[in-house]
Amino acid sequence: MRVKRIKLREIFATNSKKTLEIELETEKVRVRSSVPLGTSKGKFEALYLSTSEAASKFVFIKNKFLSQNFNSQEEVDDFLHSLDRTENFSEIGANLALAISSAFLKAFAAENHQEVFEFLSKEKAKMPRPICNIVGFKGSGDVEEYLLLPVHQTSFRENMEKIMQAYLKVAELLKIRDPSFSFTKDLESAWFTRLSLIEILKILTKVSNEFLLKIGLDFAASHMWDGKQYYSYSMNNYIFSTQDQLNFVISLARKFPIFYIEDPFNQEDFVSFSVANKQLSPKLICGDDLLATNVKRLKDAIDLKAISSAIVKPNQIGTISDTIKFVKLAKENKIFTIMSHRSAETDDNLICHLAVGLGCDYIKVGTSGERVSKINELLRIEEILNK
Ligand code: 2PG
Ligand code: MG
Repeated sequence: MRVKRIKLREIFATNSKKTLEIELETEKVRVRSSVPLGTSKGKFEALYLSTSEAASKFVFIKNKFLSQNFNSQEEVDDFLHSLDRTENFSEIGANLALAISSAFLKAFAAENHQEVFEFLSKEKAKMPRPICNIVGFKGSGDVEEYLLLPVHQTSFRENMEKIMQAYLKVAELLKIRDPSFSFTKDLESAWFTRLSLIEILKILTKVSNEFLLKIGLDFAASHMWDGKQYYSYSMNNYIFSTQDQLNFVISLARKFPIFYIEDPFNQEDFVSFSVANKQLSPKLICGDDLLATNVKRLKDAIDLKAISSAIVKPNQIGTISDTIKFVKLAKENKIFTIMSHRSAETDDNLICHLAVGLGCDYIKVGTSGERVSKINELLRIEEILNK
């Protein structure tokens, strides 16, 4: 494939901050690809540059893409690594790397007259189950996400219909129990409330029973960890040692219909992950900041039996090929894979195609506002798969 034109532009993400979009034109097609932004980023994620820094790097590398023939995604991504030559894309920026890498993926698919998910794999393609953020406190220093998910596989559409109704039902109950509730949402369009963690879990228990769903929690615990000894919950006023945190996570998971627990410990504490994983099996203990979509960290987690599921965020690692390797390793080791949005997204729906094309078990998305863009794309993909 020969690139005729490659252009970088700044666009806005859903948190009103600037992000990058690449427009790529080959002899046959023109595609665009943009990258999301995280708020509670992990320490082990590949490095993002500011959009202006990325733009100045782009000036230097732009022409290198015009003078070459690229035959595969691996070639493109190897080339990006060779331009960068660091472990974490600190030279050209993981945001620039992923914008280019994913634009190439779209161009390969389009030149083949295929949807991206079909291009990735027609055989492995399957609809993921949704995990949706319902009540949320992004960036608060407390449990960040209260999620709902189905555990039985019906169609994506049926699952989403249940979750959407549950999301609205949760708002009704919050309105009754929290006098200050005014339908405010966080960055991912999850409801914001002043109720306590336990009160929220009671509401979600009622709603999850009614709609045959289970509860998920993203503790994002690295952001509660003081770096030495304690986890402090900014809104619930708990201060926990590692042992307290472990006991708390286990007791919550046994008391409430919780099936999914993401980042319950800080991103370096593989040991506590392992204890929780053993004691709470078959519930899903999931690594996000712990793994940072990094194959080396996933290998360690597998060796230590620290997790039973893994968040997949392409922008944590910087290329499509690295993302594919991560999903492959997880699957080979029977680790459930959860493709995930970031707290600030764009109108780019590529993660939906990656989730389906790579055969991920779940996809983590939001349920209202601009977040429905991903859900609607998945409904369209399901229609194609059902043909
Ligand atoms: C997470 C994500 C998405 P962020 O913690 O799982 O929900 O948030 O993009 O801020 O890391
Ligand atoms: Mg997370």
